[in-house]
Amino acid sequence: GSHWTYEGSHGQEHWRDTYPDCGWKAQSPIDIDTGTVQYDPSLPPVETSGYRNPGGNDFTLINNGHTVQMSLPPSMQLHGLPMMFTAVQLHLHWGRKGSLEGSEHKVDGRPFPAELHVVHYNSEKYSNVSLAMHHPDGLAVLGVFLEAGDAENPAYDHILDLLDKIQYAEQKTTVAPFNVRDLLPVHLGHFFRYNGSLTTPPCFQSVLWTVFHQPVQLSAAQLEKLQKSVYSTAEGEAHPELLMDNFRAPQSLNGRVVLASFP
Ligand code: BO1
Ligand code: ZN
Repeated sequence: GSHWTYEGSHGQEHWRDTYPDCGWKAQSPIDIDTGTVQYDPSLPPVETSGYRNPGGNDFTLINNGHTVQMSLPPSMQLHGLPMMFTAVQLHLHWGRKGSLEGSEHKVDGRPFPAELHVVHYNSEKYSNVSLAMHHPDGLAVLGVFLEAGDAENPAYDHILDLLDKIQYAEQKTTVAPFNVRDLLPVHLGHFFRYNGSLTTPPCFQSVLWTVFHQPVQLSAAQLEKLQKSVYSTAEGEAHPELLMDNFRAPQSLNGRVVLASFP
């Protein structure tokens, strides 16, 4: 199994010892400084297809010890990028109860309590994600900030209601098909765009990032459910550890330019 963690002797400062790419110069996440992003009026809007009708098959939801991840069918695709991308999986990053932190990306130094990632690969150029992830134009990840609001967000309950079934690492369950588009912000036209990496080992610099400007709201109870339901440890381990604070610190831009689709 993978050995890396977020804190401690195998924590993020040590990732590069085992995974050299984690020490390279175009890493993710980043703190997006809205004062220095470059407005690009020619950026086409991001469009999803097949998100509403993800086929008849159930999704698989797994606690892999690092995150909670749901498999996605190849009928879900992303348009508006330089090439067509096909969905593979989505997963979440979050903090701990009572903390303002949890997201990987930040905006003007401000964290959000959680962040959704929808991972796609360049299916015009590569035949599968394992191949694509080794190439700079291989992956496209959508990043969605999650924040606390007044109302419950029913789309997220499709995932959150199942967390009790995958409390421990390596546990899986099935999710009935639902409209994955509803996990995304209403407005897909306002986003930040930059070239970066996987935010976990192996940290390959293969990701065209789209981070939406508009956050999605979950109720405080829903956020708390995410923060308190799943363990990074396997069932029966002597010292159960809650899975939380699974976010990487912001990485240096090293001269990269972040584009904005809006003025
Ligand atoms: S993230 O979206 O930047 N947090 C991210 C981080 C790690 C991966 C994906 C997205 N890992 C890769 C695995 C591959 C797997 C692929 C798609 O995800 O290294 O083995 O095929 O699930
Ligand atoms: Zn992620």
